[in-house]
Amino acid sequence: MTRRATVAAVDLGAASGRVMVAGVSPDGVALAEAHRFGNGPVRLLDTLHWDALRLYAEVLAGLRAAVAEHPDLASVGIDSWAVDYGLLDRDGALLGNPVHYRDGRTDGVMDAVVAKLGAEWLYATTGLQLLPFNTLFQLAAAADTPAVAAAERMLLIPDLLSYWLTGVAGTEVTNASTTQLLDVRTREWSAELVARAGLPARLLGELRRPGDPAGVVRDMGLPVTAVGSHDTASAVVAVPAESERFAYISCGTWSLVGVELPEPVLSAASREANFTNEAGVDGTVRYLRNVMGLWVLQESMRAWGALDVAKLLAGAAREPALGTLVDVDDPAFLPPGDMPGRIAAACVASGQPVPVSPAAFTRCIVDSLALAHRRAVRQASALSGRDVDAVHIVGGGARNALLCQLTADACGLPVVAGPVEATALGNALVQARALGVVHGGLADLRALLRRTQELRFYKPEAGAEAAWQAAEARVHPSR
Ligand code: LFR
Repeated sequence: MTRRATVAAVDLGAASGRVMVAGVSPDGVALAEAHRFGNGPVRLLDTLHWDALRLYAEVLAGLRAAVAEHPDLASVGIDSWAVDYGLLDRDGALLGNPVHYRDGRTDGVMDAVVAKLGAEWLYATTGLQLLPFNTLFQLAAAADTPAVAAAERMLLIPDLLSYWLTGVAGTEVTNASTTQLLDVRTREWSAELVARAGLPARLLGELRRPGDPAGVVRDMGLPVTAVGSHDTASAVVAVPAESERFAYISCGTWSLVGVELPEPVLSAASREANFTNEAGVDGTVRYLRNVMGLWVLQESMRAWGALDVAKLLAGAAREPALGTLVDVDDPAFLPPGDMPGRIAAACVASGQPVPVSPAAFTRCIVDSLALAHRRAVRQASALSGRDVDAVHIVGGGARNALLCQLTADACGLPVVAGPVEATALGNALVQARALGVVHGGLADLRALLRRTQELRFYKPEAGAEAAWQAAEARVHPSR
């Protein structure tokens, strides 16, 4: 007997948010957009914020539109980027507007906290890569503020929105794993770490797992279901892999590059390579590294003003290959600001000619990103011992044919591109499974996507390896 359910997936990205409606049955998933809206940083005096109340209003508007069109809507799940949070006081009121992870308040904080706790101990406890914006470091930066003193609870962005919709507070575990406050083995808060970091343990509430019920949207009677509320966790659910031997690149503002494992990798080599063991759906480990991603292009385009991305990429495809290369993972590229200027400075510092046009800059960015994909895929495989015979690119980057082909060439592996809306699909499938419409593990959910989602296939160009090897040696001469 085929059952069907209609669910809503709220997916908030750093540049835009959307409310998607998914019709799910054992035969597949059909996705439609109910509402899309812009998102982005708002600078208030010296601090970069998210506009949390606007996000809430847009999500609500999207859900109203979805319910109006689909009165049978059975559930909603919410995911967003990781690490950022709101603080609530004892009455549940928001204490200050959430701060954007690209804000400079954490400058220097990571080094101080790591020096105090010890890099080895921190990795053994949390399994997390060191990124300056991990919640641990954001909270350490804010530790002496009146907001933290008054706070009773910290809620990550999807949990904050869920709380505002339902009045029920909870913390979903895949996103909690990105805070660097969770114990990588038990998947519970690490009381010892919280104490040693000098943070108030009261901020960290009860954890939820994907699939758990998470309240009901007030006035709408719409149940909320916890999903992989870290967008990357939901995206990895929707990687349409056929076997276990795959690497994924969840490719959008960031490229999250890695493999899926049953157990964390906590070796010294893994720590030194700054690989992370984030919590995936169904107890899996997302063993990956953050590569700076299409952010470098997006932020360059912001500096150039209105340019058509398709034309820019077509121009880039005509530029010479592997001409100018930069290390996209240089922390200098993390904050917002003049990106072409920073790329030009990196070219000058490494004795390369500065690109002369937006198309030439774009080629430099896409080549450099493909090279970083190569490095991360190879390291993920070597450090985990997982053989990889295909690379799946999911998310918006799956639309970028130049990047997909260059990633195939750089990795020397076939690339399967799609689905573009992996995050919303992973979000919807976890809800549908909780509703009993689809069954099984991640392999079953992935098989269902393979039946219905449009995928594109890129073969690595024969004989390309020597050129990419030489390119790697140029960007990382010592490795
Ligand atoms: C991707 C993502 C990454 C996380 C970064 C910052 O959208 O969630 O996984 O490292 O945003 O939160």
